[in-house]
Amino acid sequence: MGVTPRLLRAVILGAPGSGKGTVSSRITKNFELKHLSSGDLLRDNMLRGTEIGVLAKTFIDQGKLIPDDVMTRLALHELKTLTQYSWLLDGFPRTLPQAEALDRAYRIDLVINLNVPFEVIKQRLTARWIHPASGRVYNIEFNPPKTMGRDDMTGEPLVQREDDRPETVIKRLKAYEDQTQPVLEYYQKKGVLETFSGTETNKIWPCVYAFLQTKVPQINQKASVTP
Ligand code: G5P
Ligand code: MG
Repeated sequence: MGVTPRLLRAVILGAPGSGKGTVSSRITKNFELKHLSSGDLLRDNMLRGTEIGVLAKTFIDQGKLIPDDVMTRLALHELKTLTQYSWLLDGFPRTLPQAEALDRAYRIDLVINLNVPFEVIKQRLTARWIHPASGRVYNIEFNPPKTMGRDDMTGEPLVQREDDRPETVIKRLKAYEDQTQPVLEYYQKKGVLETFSGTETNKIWPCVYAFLQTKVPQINQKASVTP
């Protein structure tokens, strides 16, 4: 009988626009991990007009964080559906109370931190387009869709995120500095934080890939480095 590999509990942190979504999709292409993005979860609720979605919109449009109790309940509820999988959390936790609540429910094995200068981020976000139904992310310069304004897989129209307006981006970066930086220190103290610094995802990605290969041999690899 084979030994069942231990499930991996991972988090990816980084400022808005640092490339969490882009790197996460490369990770899930290469490793057997489920990706859960708190932003995608909230946007899905907004699209469906749920109670949480209506509440979330008032915060997101102002570049503010959703209250901890609402966000924690939503994320932990979603994680219950993934108990038999290894997972990668993107965008949660974003505050110390969220990190502590997550710790009470799961032991986090590793935290990937993307450290990208704010000036680089501001430029990126104004060029971002997304496919709301799937969460697929494009960038006019970096990874343009095959047909301008259309999703590669479905051909459906792409949209810009309301919170990518320049004035909202500045507020989001400020919220990140005030509320998420302490989460980095929290994981640093626990000895699970690994920081990757740079200005280009294509240069950061091979380092993340190499790190995951050495640190987490227990996860099944699907293929060699796929961007
Ligand atoms: P989100 O959705 O979690 P953010 O603000 O954390 O949003 P975001 O904006 O989704 O993060 P990202 O995922 O880090 O950014 O970055 P990305 O989408 O991969 O890349 C950004 C752009 O740059 C894309 O267009 C990509 O193609 C491009 N790009 C990537 N690499 C490169 C490169 O090397 N070069 C170039 N030129 N371009 C590149 O959260 C949204 C809101 O939801 C609420 C908050 O209000 C938040 O503001 N929220 C929460 N509130 C409370 N608690 C939580 N836990 C919450 N989670 C979400
Ligand atoms: Mg994202």
